[in-house]
Amino acid sequence: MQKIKVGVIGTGFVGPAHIEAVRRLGIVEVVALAEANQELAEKKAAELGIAKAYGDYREMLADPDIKVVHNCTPNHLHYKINKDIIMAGKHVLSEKPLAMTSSESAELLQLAREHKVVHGVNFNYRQYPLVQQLRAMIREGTLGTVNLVHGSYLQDWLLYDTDYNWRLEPKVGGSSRAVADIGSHWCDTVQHVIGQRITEVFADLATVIPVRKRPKQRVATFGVQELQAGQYEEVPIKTEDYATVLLRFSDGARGVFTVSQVSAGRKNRLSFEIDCSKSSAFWNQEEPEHLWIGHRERPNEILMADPALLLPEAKNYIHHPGGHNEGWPDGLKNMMHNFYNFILAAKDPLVDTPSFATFADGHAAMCIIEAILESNATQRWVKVNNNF
Ligand code: NAI
Ligand code: SOE
Repeated sequence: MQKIKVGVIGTGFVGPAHIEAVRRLGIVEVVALAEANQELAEKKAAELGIAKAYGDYREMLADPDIKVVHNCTPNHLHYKINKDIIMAGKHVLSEKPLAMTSSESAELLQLAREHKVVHGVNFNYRQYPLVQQLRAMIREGTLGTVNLVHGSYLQDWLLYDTDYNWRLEPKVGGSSRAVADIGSHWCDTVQHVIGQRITEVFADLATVIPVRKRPKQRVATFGVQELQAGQYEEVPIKTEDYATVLLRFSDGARGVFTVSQVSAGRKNRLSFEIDCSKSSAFWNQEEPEHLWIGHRERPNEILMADPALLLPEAKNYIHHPGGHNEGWPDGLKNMMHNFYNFILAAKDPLVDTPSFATFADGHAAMCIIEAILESNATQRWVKVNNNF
């Protein structure tokens, strides 16, 4: 069988993770990458073992052999590059957030539908075995009706004023930072698990570190640096380090989440608890192989990820026997598996329901982000305005 030929745009932190994940599928060949300039593209292509290197992604899009393109660039480039990928007639897998505004994301969704390309957004936290297990349990009614959803997404990589990244800058990262960067994952994951949409929000946002030391040299995502005088300039920060958001869901569930990128000791802690009419459940991305299930009249349980213990809907998401732990790269592989098998099966994105997040989900996330920003600015409940 001929492998599907793929190009990847942007190979900083997450681009190489996409490349590794698709290589593990065996049905995909990454034939080209594009970077910000030719020199960097060639360096990255040599490091990653990729044949073709482009300093301008538009040249890569002209290659008729490439059928799928991954967009792993910083946020401000998502809209333009996604649009160009669609217009080139290629299937597109974009990083989140899908665009900078909901009008851009609505246009991308519309265009992807018109051009009948398969469109995915890398909301990868859906793709863990125990997240799928919990979703299946909720669909079966094992836990009862969903009443409450609460949790957080906490990180510490921006804790000090010497920590810096393009995500802090509204022009590159967007008007929202912590909410768009990690809150978008939390919202997507819990909506997927409980099968309800977030319809109204009430938000409180804060910039805990209002001035940061921006290094003169580019600093990598998650990079740590010790700066000497003269190596940085002090810049005011306008994007939020922290947010707490009250939620109302489409079928009546209530909830709340906190996001923070300044919580010492929390590395990538996306966690949520779902309290239902019979039982509760709790999952935490930093310990993804455990699902806590809480009861009132019998002892609580910890379900450990093991193919023999999971419901049929979750079994395809686990690849090793229990105790052979799977984590972030494996969730990403599951994402790629679902995306590429949708393409291989020649499924119709207008008719078939994909088992991965699409541009519709990416657009929904943009609408939630905008409602959260408006709520914080006006200090009132705001309805999520999603017309799609
Ligand atoms: P990064 O800064 O590490 O990498 C971005 C890369 O894009 C850099 O190598 C940069 O040179 C390249 N680039 C910039 N302009 C370009 C252009 N015009 N053409 C081609 N390449 C260009 O950023 P990181 O952390 O990899 O994030 C990229 C995106 O992925 C962000 O939107 C972020 O939100 C998302 N992300 C998602 C993750 C997930 O778990 N779903 C994990 C990490 C990032
Ligand atoms: C940084 O906060 C980051 O890399 C996000 O951009 C990703 O989306 C998240 O999955 C991990 O953290």
